[in-house]
Amino acid sequence: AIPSHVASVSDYRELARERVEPGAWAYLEGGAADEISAAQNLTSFDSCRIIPRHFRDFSNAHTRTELFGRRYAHPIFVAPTAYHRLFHPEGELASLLGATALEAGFTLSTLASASLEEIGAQKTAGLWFQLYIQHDREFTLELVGRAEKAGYEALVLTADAPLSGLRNREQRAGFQMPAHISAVNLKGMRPQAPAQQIFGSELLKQSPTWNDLAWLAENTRLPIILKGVLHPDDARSALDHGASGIIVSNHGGRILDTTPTPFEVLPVIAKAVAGAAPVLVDGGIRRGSDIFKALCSGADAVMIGRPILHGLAAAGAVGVAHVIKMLRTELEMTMALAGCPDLSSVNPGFLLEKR
Ligand code: FMN
Repeated sequence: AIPSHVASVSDYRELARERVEPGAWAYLEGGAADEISAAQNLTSFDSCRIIPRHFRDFSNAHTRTELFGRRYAHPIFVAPTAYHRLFHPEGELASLLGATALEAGFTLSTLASASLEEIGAQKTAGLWFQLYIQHDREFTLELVGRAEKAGYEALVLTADAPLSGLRNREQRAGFQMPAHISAVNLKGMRPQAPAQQIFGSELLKQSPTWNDLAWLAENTRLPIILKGVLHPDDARSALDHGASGIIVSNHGGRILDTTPTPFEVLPVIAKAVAGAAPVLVDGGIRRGSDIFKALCSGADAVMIGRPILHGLAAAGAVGVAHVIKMLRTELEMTMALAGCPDLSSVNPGFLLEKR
């Protein structure tokens, strides 16, 4: 049962902390290096003010939106995060169940601890697959083929993590992946030579380039959404090389520390994309008002990372559903109080910019 004092997404963080073993908690919560970006993601919405407008007509108010030809009841999506079984024995199946109950789009990570077929069998609408292009390109195409066959509707291609970040917090906590949890979808891949020094390593020699995006676009019928964009020129380049959408993200501050926050660069990226493709954003979204500010700044939808895992760790599928429910209710309340009856009426005019 969910304790009655749980009133907001941040309350779930505390519940989760009590239930997750310290090493796994370091993995869940941590950012790269000094965790400056991870921390700034959380505060970057606070200095932006909402200017409410009054006496508007709410008789047909809704949060519906359409992305890649699919209708969604609201613009809140579950971000791809790895290894859900670290946080709950039912892992990704429980998260998916919670997301589906709240009509939220769901992205399964390449590093999921559940098979993409098993997850695909549970959901037919709004299911995306996050892809890390593997050093073994043939295996990468097999993954893509499996995702297509299992009914995934888009590929979220993550661009910002050719290496994993400096995870000092995990190192200090002595975190090691438990033996019974693994990236099951990568089983059978040709092994990679262990990396010594970074420059000159096989890892970097085989890391993806823009040509790989074009190659991928030629080899799949699914729309590709490029995740990890922080520069407007990369957004343009993504569209030029075959992407159909952009996710403005710094990977929750887990890869390169001291990047801008996604919310800071969102307006300039939305301007560069200029409506040519959907723009999503993630990082530090913990309130419906954060979502509203992102939408006003040019995002078509948002993704939620850690809070989903907090809900999962605290209460399984019910916890995930409750987290999404709270965000959805808060978004509606913010829109109602700001004077914004639907997503087509959000615009920068609701914001006093103080970034
Ligand atoms: N992003 C990916 O593209 N692929 C992953 O496998 C992945 N694993 C993650 C694992 C954890 C534990 C966390 C917290 C994030 C992960 N991310 C991954 C990044 C998320 O997709 C998302 O960008 C980030 O969590 C958003 O920030 P938030 O946690 O503040 O909401």
